[in-house]
Amino acid sequence: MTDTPIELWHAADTRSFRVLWALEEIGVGYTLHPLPFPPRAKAPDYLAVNPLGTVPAFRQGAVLMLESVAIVQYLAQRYPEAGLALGISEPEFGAWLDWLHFGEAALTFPLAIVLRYTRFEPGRADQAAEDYGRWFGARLRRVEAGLEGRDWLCADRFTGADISVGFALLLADFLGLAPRFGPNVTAYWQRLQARPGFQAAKRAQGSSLAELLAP
Ligand SMILES: N[C@@H](CCC(=O)N[C@@H](CS)C(=O)NCC(=O)O)C(=O)O
Repeated sequence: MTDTPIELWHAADTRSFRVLWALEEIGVGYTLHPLPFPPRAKAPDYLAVNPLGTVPAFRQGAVLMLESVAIVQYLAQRYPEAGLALGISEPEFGAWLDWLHFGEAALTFPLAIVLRYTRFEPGRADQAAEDYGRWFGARLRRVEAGLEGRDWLCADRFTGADISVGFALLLADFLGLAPRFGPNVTAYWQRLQARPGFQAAKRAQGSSLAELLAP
């Protein structure tokens, strides 16, 4: 394990929450740089760290990473004693990678559109927000089925895949889409929120997306 200091640029309850949650689950130290949202508009100095202006940005020594799920995978594999990664010889290694990326590529994408049209362009495209909310609900069917008879997505233990998908549920709940959760997803969302690592990450960010978006 390396002791090279870790820095995380984070806006409350956005995709950088995945990284904060993983850091808390692992129990490794870090320096948090809290940002307003959206940082591109409200924190122009941040563009020197990430010219795209998106969060997260993560730095450990010479390593700079900008994709939340890639950072979760990096931490999970770099600190294997926390059990957040599956080894390539574990039977569900492929499923673990699939859930990791599904959480962002398939599940969070429609939510970003709902966030845009409900918070940033209200009234302009109510129908788009409604359509993407439904699209998210359809994709959630895979999570509902994947949790049948099990508490966690892979290997009967909490892993980075649960952080990836769990963040999408956090955002969906914020956007009022929890009524679209089936019984398995509803119980799973409760289990995720009960984790000490989740609660520590919530406390560590010291703010919430609702507060950041308040006028
Ligand atoms: N695929 C990237 C997406 C990063 C991203 O778009 N983050 C959002 C926050 S959830 C953001 O910073 N949006 C502000 C903007 O686009 O200016 C990841 O998973 O980290």
